[in-house]
Amino acid sequence: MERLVPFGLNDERLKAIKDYGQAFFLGRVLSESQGIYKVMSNKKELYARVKGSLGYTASRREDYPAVGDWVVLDRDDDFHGKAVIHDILARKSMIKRKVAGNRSDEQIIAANIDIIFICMALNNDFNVRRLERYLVLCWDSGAKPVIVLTKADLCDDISEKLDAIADYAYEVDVLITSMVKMEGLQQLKTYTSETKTIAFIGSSGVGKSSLINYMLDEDKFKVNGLRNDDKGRHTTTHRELIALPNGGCVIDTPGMREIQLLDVEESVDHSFHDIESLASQCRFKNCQHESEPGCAVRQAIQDGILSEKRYQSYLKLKREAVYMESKVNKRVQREQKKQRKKIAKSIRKYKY
Ligand SMILES: Nc1nc2c(ncn2[C@@H]2O[C@H](COP(=O)(O)OP(=O)(O)O)[C@@H](O)[C@H]2O)c(=O)[nH]1
Ligand SMILES: [Mg+2]
Ligand SMILES: [Zn+2]
Repeated sequence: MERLVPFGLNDERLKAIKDYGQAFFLGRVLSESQGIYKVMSNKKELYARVKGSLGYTASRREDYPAVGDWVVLDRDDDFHGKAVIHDILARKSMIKRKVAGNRSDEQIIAANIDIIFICMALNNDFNVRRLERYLVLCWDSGAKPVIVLTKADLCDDISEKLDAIADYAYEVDVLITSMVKMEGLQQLKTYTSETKTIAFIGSSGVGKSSLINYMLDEDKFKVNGLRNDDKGRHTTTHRELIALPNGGCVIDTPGMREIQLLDVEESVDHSFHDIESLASQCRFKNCQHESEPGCAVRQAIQDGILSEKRYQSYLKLKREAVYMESKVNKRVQREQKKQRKKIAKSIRKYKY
């Protein structure tokens, strides 16, 4: 099971695979491309596909393996053809994206992520609203968020920026890093000590790959110093889980280009749980927190317990959640229309 250790193998997973019997092997999905999964087994990296009947019964996208999934394989090498994924072990966390109005169309971007490093640069990339969205996504996934503020060398008002996110700092760790000054980097490593799985999310260009390269290859990096182009460096394939030399594994941006496609109103509630719990104390159940009597939310603002600013960003995120959902639905409808046209065309071709 050696090869699976840095990927977070533990007693629970060993026991789970034992329960399947001698004929089955444990693996972890490293990446996926067009239905072919790259999987780490106890022995080696191999290619696998899902069992025919799994594909057949998988009515929901959730039923298919995703990057980070622990899977049950019929073999631990692929010398005699692709291995077959028979089952998926219960997930500890899921980064999901909703692609339509109902639960059945949720897409899993990555599974079993322990920690999400939300990376945001301290220069002009810094944006509290975006940070909130990322936090919502993390809380919804079940993974633990850590805020990583990068490029500290390009910022001369760090304390102001920390003030702007102070509302979150009480429940989320905040790290400040600089690859130029080589600061805050040891702190990153404290999170990998227990062979955790870490995903890096954040806008392009904020320094995610630089941090990952550093974690992968500290010594080499120290010797070479910072380069301005990362080309030719570690070819960290997009959405691929990679083991760190000292335990743990990382995934560079698990394919969430469209991170703004946050749906779930309930996760808005989670990230603003203080406001939600206030709202539950309003006299009227359907209180809009405007001018209703006995409104606990407005009272809290008046009493200075809740900042008006935080309440406004809560409202904004809630509105956005609704807006995003309708946007996503439209996109899905467009896709379906395209599919129908394609099918109609192929039928015509067949006829004549
Ligand atoms: N000034 C400064 N530049 C950095 C820092 N970290 C990364 N960069 C540079 O920012 C650019 C984008 O970094 P990259 O790691 O590719 O970002 P990614 O798109 O988030 O993966 C590169 O030119 C890096 O050299 C930092 O701490 N300070
Ligand atoms: Mg990158
Ligand atoms: Zn109210």
